[in-house]
Amino acid sequence: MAIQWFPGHMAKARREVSEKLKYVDIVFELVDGRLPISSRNPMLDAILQQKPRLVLINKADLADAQQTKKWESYFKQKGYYVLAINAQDNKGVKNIVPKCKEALKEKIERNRQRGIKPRAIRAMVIGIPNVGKSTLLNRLAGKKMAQTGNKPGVTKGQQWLRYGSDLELLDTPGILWPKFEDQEIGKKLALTGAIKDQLLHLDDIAIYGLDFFARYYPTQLMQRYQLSEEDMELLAPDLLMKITEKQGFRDDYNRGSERIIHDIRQGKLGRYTLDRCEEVGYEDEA
Ligand SMILES: Nc1nc2c(ncn2[C@@H]2O[C@H](COP(=O)(O)OP(=O)(O)OP(=O)(O)O)[C@@H](O)[C@H]2O)c(=O)[nH]1
Ligand SMILES: [Mg+2]
Repeated sequence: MAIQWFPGHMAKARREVSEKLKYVDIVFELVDGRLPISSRNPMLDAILQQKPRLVLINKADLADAQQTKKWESYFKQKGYYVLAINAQDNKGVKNIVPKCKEALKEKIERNRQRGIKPRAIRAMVIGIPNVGKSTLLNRLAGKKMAQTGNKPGVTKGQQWLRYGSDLELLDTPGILWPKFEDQEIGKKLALTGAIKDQLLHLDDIAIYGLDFFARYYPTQLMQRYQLSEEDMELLAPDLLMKITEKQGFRDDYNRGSERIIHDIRQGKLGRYTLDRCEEVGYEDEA
């Protein structure tokens, strides 16, 4: 399999993020609600070190709400601040500033005691491609944010976006890649559209998706493709053949695969979360 994790790109991205890090108080780590683990960059912990972090579980509208609750609790237990949001529809976005203030409470208080005038919280958005970084920046900009131009003395050519009087964001998000050399992670990322299809065989991705839905969301799968209980006894490759035929594509399994992948990405099979909280050994007591 020709999936590669480009080390050259990684080193460059890492350098860029590290350089910007010193100008911000907090980092917004954007993850995809359907894959809150697989859509993370494994090197981020080493890059961010002790920098306060707000994990934003984006695309929550597409994810399984029960799983999202568990993942929120998982990230909190790791010591991060966390919010589930839908950047596209601007849901949960207004909670970001209060969360930042909570995260930076001690620093803000310390500055106040020292008589330092309060200033806007500075943040940057980091995430893998397609996770919704630009959408989030646009959402915020559409509300009250405006380009504030260069800030002399902060960094050369760095643009900041202002959100109300409380928050300033670096206008260029940090892009880091997920670790898609792991085959299962690769399939999950391909299924949600985070990496290009060409990196994997379509039928492999479709079969992975069918197997997953048959296991976790069988009713949603049955409804979408009018499958019987008997059909559901089939193994995923046979199910792919069955669905391809039912769609009228005869034996064009590539076309069948494309349709299934498209449907899953578009949420036509309902909401789902590919990374299961139970599988990382975390059981939310709530
Ligand atoms: N359903 C849903 N779609 C979203 C959400 N946020 C972003 N999207 C969609 O996800 C796709 C990618 O969003 P972008 O904002 O371009 O992602 P990005 O992280 O800037 O991607 P790159 O610039 O490629 O790194 C777009 O089609 C958005 O409309 C969300 O909360 N829910
Ligand atoms: Mg973008």
